Amino acid sequence: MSEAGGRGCGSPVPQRAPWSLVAATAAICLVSATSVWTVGAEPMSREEKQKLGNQVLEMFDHAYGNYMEHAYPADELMPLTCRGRVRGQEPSRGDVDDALGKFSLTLIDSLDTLVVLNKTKEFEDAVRKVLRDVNLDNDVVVSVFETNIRVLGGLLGGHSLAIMLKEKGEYMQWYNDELLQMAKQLGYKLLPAFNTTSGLPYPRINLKFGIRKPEARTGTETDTCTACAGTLILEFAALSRFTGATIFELQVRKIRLKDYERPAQLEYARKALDFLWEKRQRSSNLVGVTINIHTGDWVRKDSGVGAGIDSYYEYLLKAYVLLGDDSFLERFNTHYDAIMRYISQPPLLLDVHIHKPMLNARTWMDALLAFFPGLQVLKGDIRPAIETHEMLYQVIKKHNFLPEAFTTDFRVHWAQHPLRPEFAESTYFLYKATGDPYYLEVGKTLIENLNKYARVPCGFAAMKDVRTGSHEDRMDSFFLAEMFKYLYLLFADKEDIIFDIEDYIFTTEAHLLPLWLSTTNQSISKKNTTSEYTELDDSNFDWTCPNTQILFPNDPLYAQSIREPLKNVVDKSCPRGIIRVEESFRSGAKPPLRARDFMATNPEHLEILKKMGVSLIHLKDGRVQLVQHAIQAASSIDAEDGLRFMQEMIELSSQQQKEQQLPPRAVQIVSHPFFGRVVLTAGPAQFGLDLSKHKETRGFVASSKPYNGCSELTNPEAVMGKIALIQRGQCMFAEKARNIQNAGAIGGIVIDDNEGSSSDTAPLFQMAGDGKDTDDIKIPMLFLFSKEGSIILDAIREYEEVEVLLSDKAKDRDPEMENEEQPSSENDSQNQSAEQISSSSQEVDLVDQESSEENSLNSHPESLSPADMDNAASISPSEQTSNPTENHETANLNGECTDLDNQLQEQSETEEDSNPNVSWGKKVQPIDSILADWNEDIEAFEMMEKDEL
Ligand code: DMJ
Repeated sequence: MSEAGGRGCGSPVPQRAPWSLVAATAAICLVSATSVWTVGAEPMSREEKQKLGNQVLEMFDHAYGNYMEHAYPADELMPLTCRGRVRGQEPSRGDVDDALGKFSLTLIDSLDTLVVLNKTKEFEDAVRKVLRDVNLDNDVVVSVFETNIRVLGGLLGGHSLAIMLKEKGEYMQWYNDELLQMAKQLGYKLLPAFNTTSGLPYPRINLKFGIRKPEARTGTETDTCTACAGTLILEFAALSRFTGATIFELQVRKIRLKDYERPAQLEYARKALDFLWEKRQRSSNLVGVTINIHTGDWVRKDSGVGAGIDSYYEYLLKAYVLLGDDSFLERFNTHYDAIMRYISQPPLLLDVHIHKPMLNARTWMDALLAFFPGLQVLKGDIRPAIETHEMLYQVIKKHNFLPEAFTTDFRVHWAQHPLRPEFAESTYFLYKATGDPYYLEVGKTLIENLNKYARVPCGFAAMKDVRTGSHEDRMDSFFLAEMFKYLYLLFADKEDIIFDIEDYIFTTEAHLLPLWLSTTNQSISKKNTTSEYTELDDSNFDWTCPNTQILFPNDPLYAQSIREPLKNVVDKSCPRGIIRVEESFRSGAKPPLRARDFMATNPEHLEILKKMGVSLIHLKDGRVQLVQHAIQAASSIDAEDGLRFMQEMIELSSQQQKEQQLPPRAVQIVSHPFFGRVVLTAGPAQFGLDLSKHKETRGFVASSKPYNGCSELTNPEAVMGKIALIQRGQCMFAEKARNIQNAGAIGGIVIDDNEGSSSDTAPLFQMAGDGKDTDDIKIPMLFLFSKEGSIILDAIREYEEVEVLLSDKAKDRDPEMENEEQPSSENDSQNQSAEQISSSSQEVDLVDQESSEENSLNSHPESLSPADMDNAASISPSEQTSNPTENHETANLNGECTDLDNQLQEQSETEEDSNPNVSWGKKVQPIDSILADWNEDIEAFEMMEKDEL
């Protein structure tokens, strides 16, 4: 056995040709489905795989076709209103809009997908469009990270496959590196972002004016995320090696524009990576989520493998693959070791504090970490990859999609799902590694769920809430760049793809860069694609570590045997993060006080609180407030317990409020031509039929007269047996409900009278009662913001008869309708309908991630009060909290409804801690700031202990 084969898994791969890791994966592919799988999951026939592959092609056509028809040249398609998303013309969504640079983002991100999916003619056409239409010099502030991975990566992926096709001699014969020239132009535009003393890039740049100029409107940022600064090297290196312009790999200090073409001494992207590496926390070898680009201080000291850090790790390993520089592999392995030691709690991956890595930073996981099993395959660590993937799959089976965040006991934490591809990516790589047809079945489920729940007449819509099945008017470009690529490749055999996919490495956006770049001399200014191709010899990689040729043929049930013990992990779950803390206590030692057990009247508990540096303050309104001053704790261990206790208390409080809050509801349009494909998020009512306990209500809609529903209806015959539409305003919600009920309506939808309001920009809205007994109201009532409401109103104008379903969760489409409207029959009427609706209706979506997070913190607003002068977090025990329903009702006397967040804000400005019944409005310290405070405390302790900081 060679040296490599003799090493244990997880030990550094010895130096060899730079593509060895990719080739290791390629070797894994060689032993996959065909030769190995004999028992276990049923093998999938070639016909079935082809059928699924064709389904993926059809779905891509639906997404891409609608983008090109209804949105292009806009950056993205808005699939509910069937139009393009043009930045500045839609309400701002915050950071997420920084991906949009008015450069036809989706088209560029889709380029290499077209070739992978064997749509060469369309590719040729798309490249011509990019060259003709795309302007990279717009006065728009964009994210450096997103522009790099999606646009620069997209252009480079397009170029890589354009030269491959040209070499084959049939397509792209006219191509003369034009995409590469655009990539180079864009590369130059990103360079000023690196003009910081640390070498970490600014997070944003103005495409036209750069950073410094006053017109740039950017350059004042101080922080960036680790992934944002550490996910550049593949694209920059590829650009450098394709063009010979070493500037993208190399850097000069105080660079001037005219110097760009000159070889330089230090490396841009590399310097950013070097800096991050230097700043790792030395005792844990972990990095934080955000860093100050000027001082290099960690701003957020929590650490995981998901949001904010993910592709930093990915690019270390892939930079080794592409550049062959051992230092990247060593760094990756050091971090990987730390990840497996602290963050990996199989099958979970839980964020920890970089200074105290045994301390979990949260009890939930985000969806972005779903890429990690795929990276573990590349690393060659298959077992934990199988475990985490299995856990994620069970979460998906429970909610149809992976929610943006979910708790350690697998409840939804953030309910949206923007059609992220990470899980499909890991599924593909695991299939390649194991050949286990189980992963094909997983892929099949992903396809079914996308068609069933996300497909709308004009594309695929992101899920606003996986629990209700409601949609968001959003189809991100990564859906086309990644999702279809990985799904298609999952079912494709070698002969289904017109080139050898294993000659390429995937960037984080799944763009393809050829592995021959690894052997390209940087000084060669241009690759001669016909004569300098370096063939990869797979036989060199028989002994990479670990070698799956040894692993799997001996045990074809290997993957299944790892999954088996986890098969009920989600259904029979318990909060792992908390168990871990308990386990970590020395045997015999008294377990620390848990937030859930705490009683403010128990003297023993009060004593423990004191030891932990937590003081209890009795407020005038009868509530108690907890404040922790770590330096007042009896010892550093007690202080740490105190931090954990406070964190648990916040989470407990947040969870309790979530449970007390009514979840959103769904209004699903089921009549022609929607057939259940359009699902609008609706606010619930605290009165009337509870849709979570009863069967959904289905009926045609009719406008009530008067439209505000504030008096006896003058058109009872029109609303009898129907779902009445009523406008918000003039009277209480309950009064409207009674009036439509008396007229014979079977349900009601209240539409907001604030024109332009949307769940995009407003938090979830609950309709409260009128402070009296509302038991007489028997029909279900739901609330729609104006933009969502206008989708229904427009549909009535267009089709007259509009039937809807009011429910707690969108239902599968009517099977009869399904037969009429197969997903594959993308007919004109669908497009037409969506288009017609788009003429006057706008975005449709729900509470966004930020507001969800805020709600969860606000869940016991009466239990949170502003941080005191020592920056300590404060919270009151849950037993002291008041009933939010009462709060709603109290508020309801002043207005007709309960807008939790507005109420919170207003009250926080006007009220002191005086009225326990109206305590929703206590000013709430944002979670980030609380975490930051805790981190300060931890640091103070560590200073005292003279620990390294
Ligand atoms: C993609 O844009 C990239 O994969 C990125 O690294 C993070 N995730 C998004 C899609 O979810």
